[in-house]
Amino acid sequence: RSVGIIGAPFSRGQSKAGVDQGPNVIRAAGLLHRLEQQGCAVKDYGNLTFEELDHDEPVGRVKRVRAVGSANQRLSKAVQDVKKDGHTAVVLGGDHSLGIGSIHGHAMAVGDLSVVWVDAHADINTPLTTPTGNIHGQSMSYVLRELQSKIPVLPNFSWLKPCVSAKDLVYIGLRDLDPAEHYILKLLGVKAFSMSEVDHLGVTRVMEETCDYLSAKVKKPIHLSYDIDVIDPSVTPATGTPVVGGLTYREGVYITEHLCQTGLLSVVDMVEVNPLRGQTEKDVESTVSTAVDVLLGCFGRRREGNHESDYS
Ligand code: DIR
Ligand code: MN
Ligand code: MN
Ligand code: MN
Repeated sequence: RSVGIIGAPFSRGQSKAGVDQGPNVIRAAGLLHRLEQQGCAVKDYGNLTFEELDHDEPVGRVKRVRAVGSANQRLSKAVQDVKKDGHTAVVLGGDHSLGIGSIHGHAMAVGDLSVVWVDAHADINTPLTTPTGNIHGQSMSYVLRELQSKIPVLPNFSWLKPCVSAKDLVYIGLRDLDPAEHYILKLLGVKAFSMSEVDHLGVTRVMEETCDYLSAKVKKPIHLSYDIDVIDPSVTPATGTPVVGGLTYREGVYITEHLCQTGLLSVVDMVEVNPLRGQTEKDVESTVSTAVDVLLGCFGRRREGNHESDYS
């Protein structure tokens, strides 16, 4: 397996400082070395740089539209380049607004794809329904074909074409939705496994049903967008919007072990790791090492142990 890593130190999709340090702390925890140890060829494309904009006044309720638009345009291009080079792409965030550019770049490179959005939040507010104005809570609405008519023209977003169908989206781990987001999910019939379903079915059946649902017709490349806040804050506290009642470490890792076995993982985002949000050094360490383990699960690491021929 070959992996192309893109650092996307971007924070303007929300208001808390520190999430732009995500790519560096995840690298410092040894991600590249550990991927190589488990038989991956790794190419690090480095960190993207983003322009600072002096005049970026809110558009309606939506904050930092121009900065988020231009950053995502760059990220989309970077993801397209990594896919053209033939790698599975890993995007290290940064906040979850970068799901927009990552998914768009992925779709430009490979065509139709499935999206598995693993998050405490649905991130599907529209610019009109957002209670906070933060674009990290709106990413999916920008890329869904079915919501195109609900998205107004926004500065620095003219490059974006909706590229995902609602039937190709699955949520896992939801537990903090705004009323409008819940309405949108019901209206579009989006497949969603909230924490209640995880409790009811168990993570094994959730993953089996996710994969059965997504491969019912044709097997499309999978875009996994993994928000570290899906895991319980007792394990991953260093994140901007922690929500009680999340996945255990084991459930969080099981999700990627299972998705790896489909052979369809094509782009993986790891977002919302924020080293400035932990209370202690230990909080940050636990959050970052969990993020690394989740990523290793995407590339063949099994807790039963591995040996060389597993990786070929
Ligand atoms: C809230 C919080 N639903 C919003 N969202 C997220 O701002 O739209 N927090 N994504 O991480
Ligand atoms: Mn999110
Ligand atoms: Mn979240
Ligand atoms: Mn499966």
